[in-house]
Amino acid sequence: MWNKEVETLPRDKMEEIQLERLKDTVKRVYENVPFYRNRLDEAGVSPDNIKSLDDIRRIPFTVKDDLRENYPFGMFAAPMKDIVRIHASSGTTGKPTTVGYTKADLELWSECVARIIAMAGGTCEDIAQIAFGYGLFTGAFGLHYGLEKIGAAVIPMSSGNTEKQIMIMKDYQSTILVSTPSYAMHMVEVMEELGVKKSELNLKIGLFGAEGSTEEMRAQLEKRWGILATENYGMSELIGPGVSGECVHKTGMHINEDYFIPEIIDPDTGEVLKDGETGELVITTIGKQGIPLLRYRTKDITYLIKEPCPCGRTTTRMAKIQGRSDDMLIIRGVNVFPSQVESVLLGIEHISPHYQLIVEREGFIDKLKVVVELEDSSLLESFAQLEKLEETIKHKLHTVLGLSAKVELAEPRTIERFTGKAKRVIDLRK
Ligand code: DLL
Repeated sequence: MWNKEVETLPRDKMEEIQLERLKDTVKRVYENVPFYRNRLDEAGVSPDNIKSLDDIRRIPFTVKDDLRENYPFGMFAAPMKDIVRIHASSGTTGKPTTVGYTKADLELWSECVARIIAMAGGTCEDIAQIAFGYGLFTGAFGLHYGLEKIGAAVIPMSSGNTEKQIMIMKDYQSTILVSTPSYAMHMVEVMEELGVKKSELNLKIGLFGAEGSTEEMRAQLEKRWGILATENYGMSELIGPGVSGECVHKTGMHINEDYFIPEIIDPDTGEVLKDGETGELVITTIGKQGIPLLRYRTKDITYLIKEPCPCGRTTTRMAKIQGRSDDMLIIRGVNVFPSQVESVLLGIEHISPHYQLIVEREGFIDKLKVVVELEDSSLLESFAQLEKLEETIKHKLHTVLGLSAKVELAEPRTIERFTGKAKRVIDLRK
């Protein structure tokens, strides 16, 4: 363990730390961020009112629009002279969500990420290839500093140039790959096409994150690369990567609870749900100085796990993200998460793990089309086989989604590949 003392704290001790840091954070934002002072005044909460962890429920939620309205630096709780780094979210529309780090924040960030790497089995012996894009995105820098902190040798490849990634991986004998799961899938495909065998590599651990993926996807990544594929979670607004990560037992992602207080709420009513119930993850940051956030609504759907983990860590875990409340599709009244489609497709033979969901409206009726890529072109010669495959996919999708979808089979290698976060849903209704 990277920080055994903290990661195995008894619950009461962890809560003591959380309460103390929560009080400090509320005071800090009340004094330094006009937005929070107004919000808290409106809600009738002053920093002195926070006497127990339950008092967190008196604090109003913070949402992404609050950051947008205070763009770019209005939510910062530290003066600009103390900010040493600026990152921004990968938002595709409008202005990016901007975050700032003090020196102490960078230290805290490295600590959080180092714990996550160590959890997955990473050590100073490792050679880690970072295939996240360096830039405003937090993924590459976050992992970079965490890996350096544990003493691993970092290869800052950045994303893209996939053939070169494979060459470097083979020549330098990289042992850790850092990327999105979808890019890791694309990379292994290129590796196979180049005729490079996994036995020529020395890859052992995948540290995958920044987007969702299913257990079926993990199983394929583990098999094709011959690695242990672990997942970690984070968000620019909260810090970047380093909020939570899986240990080798893969029983959910251990949350760095001494810096992040998790809650699960009903996304419609805002009511706090009980442990084990599925809803929207809300996080309060309790260590950061640059831009601390109170009860930030992540829109990510998950549940919390408090049962002990065989690794001995006592921190609360969060289950795999099922999807984002804003990427849940409502088709003819039925809720569909892209992850459900992925888990169906990856269980079917002869198709590749690349797919696209296209939602259209014909008249007043929503139609879902799933474009699925064939693994190799041999199937194209048999109409009967193609038809059978299409039927199988349709049937399985119907069973899982409770909705009929049109299935389109695409030729091998025709669906777009991604080197960062995959974009698999095209909603033409908007
Ligand atoms: O993606 C931070 C990060 C970088 C995490 C590298 C892990 C590794 P953003 O670009 O702000 O930050 O995107 C945050 O990505 O709200 C989730 O919807 C999604 N996300 C991140 N990790 C996971 C994961 C980074 N393990 C948004 N599973 C979040 C599912 C994830 N979704």
